[in-house]
Amino acid sequence: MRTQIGIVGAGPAGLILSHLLHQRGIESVVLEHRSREDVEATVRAGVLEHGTVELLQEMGVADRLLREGFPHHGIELRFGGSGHRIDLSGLTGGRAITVYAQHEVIKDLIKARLEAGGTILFGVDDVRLHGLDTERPLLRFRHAGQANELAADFIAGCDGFHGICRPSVPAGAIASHERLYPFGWLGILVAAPPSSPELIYSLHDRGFALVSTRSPEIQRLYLQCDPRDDLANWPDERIWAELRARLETTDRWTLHEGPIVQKGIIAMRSFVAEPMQYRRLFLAGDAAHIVPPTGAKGLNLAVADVRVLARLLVGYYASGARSDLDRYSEICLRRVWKVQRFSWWMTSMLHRAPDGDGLQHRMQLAELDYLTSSKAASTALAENYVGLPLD
Ligand code: FAS
Ligand code: PHB
Repeated sequence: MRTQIGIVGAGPAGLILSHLLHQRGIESVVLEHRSREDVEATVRAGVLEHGTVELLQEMGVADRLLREGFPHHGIELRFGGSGHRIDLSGLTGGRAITVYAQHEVIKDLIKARLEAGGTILFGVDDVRLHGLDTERPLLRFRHAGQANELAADFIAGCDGFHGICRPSVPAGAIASHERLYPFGWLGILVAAPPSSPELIYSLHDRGFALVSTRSPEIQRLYLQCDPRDDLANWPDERIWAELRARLETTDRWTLHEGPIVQKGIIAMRSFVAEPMQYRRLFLAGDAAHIVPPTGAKGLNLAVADVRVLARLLVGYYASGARSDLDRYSEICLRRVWKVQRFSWWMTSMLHRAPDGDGLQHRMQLAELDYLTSSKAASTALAENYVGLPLD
């Protein structure tokens, strides 16, 4: 086979890139090793930045998001037994976040790609990259029991943190920076009504807790735990006891409980690969960087990357000049590091470090007190949380 852009991975990065390119007359083929059902059922992100929603609207794939998603104009920071609202929209000239599950975005994108005649090969195996430093890089893979070869002008590595593209770059050509956090998140999906109109981020003696949502019937909650812990140690009643304790307020706020329909533990890391390109390979999204989910940035950063990549590829095919395309990594990394800093800051401020002492905890409480009593400080949080303006 032959195409202009060979894309590995049908996550938000790969699918948005493929559709953006299509809308600008550039061909692409997406290779995905999981099945369509699997990809459309993966429970992950839930918060879309203002700019992400605007881009999905521009692409014409936001009808269901606008109908079924929930715009939130504020968040609550909870500590010392009381909640403090951060007025996101008031502090950012009306910008907001939208709560709409990542796998719903994926469903909308796959539907749009296929309706537009796009090619997404699900269930591919053994993807291998060849000739990255030639004019015609190749993707070799197995599909439907057959060996296949896809020739392309460029390859987009949108295959996530554990993908094949980043490791395909010769050793030494990419440097990586990593921090693994000594805590993780236990995430649950619950069949219950919402406990609050907006997200609640809580720092408690016993650790972090987060109240989020998916719909009027399904809620998403997280609590800080040991990332190596076994789910068997977390029977439902223990989860509810911890959430009740960590979210308790002096004004007797009520947590709505219900059957837990899904639970999982995720580790937390900060990771950046530099540069995000090698010859004719461009890395985007989790293939190039991972942020701890406290800032709700992972999905949104993947979108920001491919928005830049699509623009530069359009420029290349229009002019034939590579100069701008060679600045892809430099342009993206400016945003990546700002978002890394914000996600690390939110994570450090809102989690109890296992070896943390009393001084550290009181400093965290003082930071939250300053944040919720200073317009300047809460504006800085708000503008990062709704999403820094896209390049
Ligand atoms: P993805 O990982 O989404 O997609 C990569 C795709 O490539 C996958 O479909 C994979 O199957 C495929 N692939 C991998 N290797 C391949 C190979 N060799 N051949 C072919 N295909 C291959 N972010 C937030 O903003 N908010 C959150 O609440 C949040 N929660 C998260 C919870 C979890 C459990 C995880 C893991 C992440 C979470 N994130 C969250 C971050 C998440 O949203 C990612 O940032 C986002 O999925 C990144 O999108 P992609 O870069 O497209 O990578
Ligand atoms: C989620 O809804 O899954 C979510 C919300 C906010 C975060 C992380 C995850 O910071």
